[in-house]
Amino acid sequence: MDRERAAQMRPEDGKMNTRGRRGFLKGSAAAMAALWAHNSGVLSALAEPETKPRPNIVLILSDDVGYGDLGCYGARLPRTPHIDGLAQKGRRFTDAHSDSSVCTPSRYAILSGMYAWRRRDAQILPGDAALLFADRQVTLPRLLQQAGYATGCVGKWHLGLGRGAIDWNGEIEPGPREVGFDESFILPATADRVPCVYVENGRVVGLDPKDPIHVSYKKLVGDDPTGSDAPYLLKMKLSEGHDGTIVDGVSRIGFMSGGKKARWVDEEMAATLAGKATAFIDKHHAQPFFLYLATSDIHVPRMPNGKFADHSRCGVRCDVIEQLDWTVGQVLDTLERHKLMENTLVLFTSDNGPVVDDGYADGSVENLNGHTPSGKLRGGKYSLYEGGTRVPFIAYWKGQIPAGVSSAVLSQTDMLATLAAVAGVDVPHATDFDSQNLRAVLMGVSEQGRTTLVEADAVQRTAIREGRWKLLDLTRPGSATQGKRELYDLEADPGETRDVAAENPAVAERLMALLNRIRARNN
Ligand SMILES: [Ca+2]
Repeated sequence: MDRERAAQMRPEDGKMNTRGRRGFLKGSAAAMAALWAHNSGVLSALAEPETKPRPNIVLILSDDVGYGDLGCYGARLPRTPHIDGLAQKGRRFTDAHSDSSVCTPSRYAILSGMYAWRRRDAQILPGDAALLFADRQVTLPRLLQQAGYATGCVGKWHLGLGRGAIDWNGEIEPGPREVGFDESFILPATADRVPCVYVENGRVVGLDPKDPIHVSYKKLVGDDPTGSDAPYLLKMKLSEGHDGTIVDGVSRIGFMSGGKKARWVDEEMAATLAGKATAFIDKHHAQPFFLYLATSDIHVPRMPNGKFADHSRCGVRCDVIEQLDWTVGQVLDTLERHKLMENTLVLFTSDNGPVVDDGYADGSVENLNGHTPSGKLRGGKYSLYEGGTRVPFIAYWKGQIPAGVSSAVLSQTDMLATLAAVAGVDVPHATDFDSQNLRAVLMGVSEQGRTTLVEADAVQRTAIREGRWKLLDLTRPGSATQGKRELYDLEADPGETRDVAAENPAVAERLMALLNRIRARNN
């Protein structure tokens, strides 16, 4: 009551003050109680700024990091002290999910607050695809931007750019800016896709106009060697695909020519992105800011800096996990230096589950040394099993989120509504979104996560979670033939080893009907 009374008496709010004074003048407990009851909603809303400071938000989205890849999730070999420290001081979630087991849809869901499988076009995109977002679409960064946050996007984008037929030599729009980011420094798609250049605020960085860039995903452009015709030039051999243009000794998906001086150096990418992220914090430390840092680590090609190469105990894949941990450390050090920890919500997660051989013969398979990227879960990247979408998820806000472990179910799709609530921003037509406001769960005051959750795989097949049960519908969208359905009891069998659909037909039917209802919701 003392805190509320203090809020009620704040001099800067005349309306509150009048009410407060009247209450105190009457002096009766009953009158006060009635007043509080009558005005409780208004009073608590107005008290909000004092009791709940509007924090900065740093969302670190790593790439292809599995449920079992970090020390705090049970990994023994890769050393991840910064991420583990975050988990130890903050809240570690054991049943948090990406929207999809592949990255484009997963990222779309975070920024849009919508299940990406509702859109057939929200699948793994080529590097010259059009932007997935519509003009003026409500997005997480736009909501925060409108609330006065400085918004920045650093790292992997992979959500399309332009409206088709991008001219890489001019202004590249629409892009992150039109989605709600004031500033951006991005890889257009992925590190294994052309064009292998950074784009800063809509322009290719370091482009020489005399050496224009051309990109195609359909036919060879220019005369750069490719992985298929000049494999002897590769510093990393292929295991599958990735036989397009060779850039920096690594052949990629797709073809590009030109932009020689603008091409990135893989081994410097982690430091480049960390530098851009920390510069954004330096620039905006005095105002509320939202930083979306989407690391390229630990996606292929795994090309660690010399500081990390051959440094881990489980091959190059673990080298880049340790490099990722260094990046997290850089961000945390910068926040510390500006004394922002008490006023910053730091989130760390991954866009989908792990993969060991993802097209390059980089020794990851041979050197695992017993490391299990999915932990005890079945499947990984691309998969509909838990290893595909159950990902590390850590929330740290010094002094605000109690340290601990939560088994509440949450989805990255919930970030839009949840972070809007953290920032005190209204989501217009909030019920139109798949995103749920799980602020209380994130803040550690509730264990009531989602009651239902839909997971999706690389070809947009979907599964539904409800409590202990998970039903997988293995029918491919658009396919005329119905696929198999599998049911797992995740409480008894978290590794999804035994399909119990035949033993629990009523549960399977009920969940199938529920999944169909959620799919049919016309968002
Ligand atoms: Ca990914």
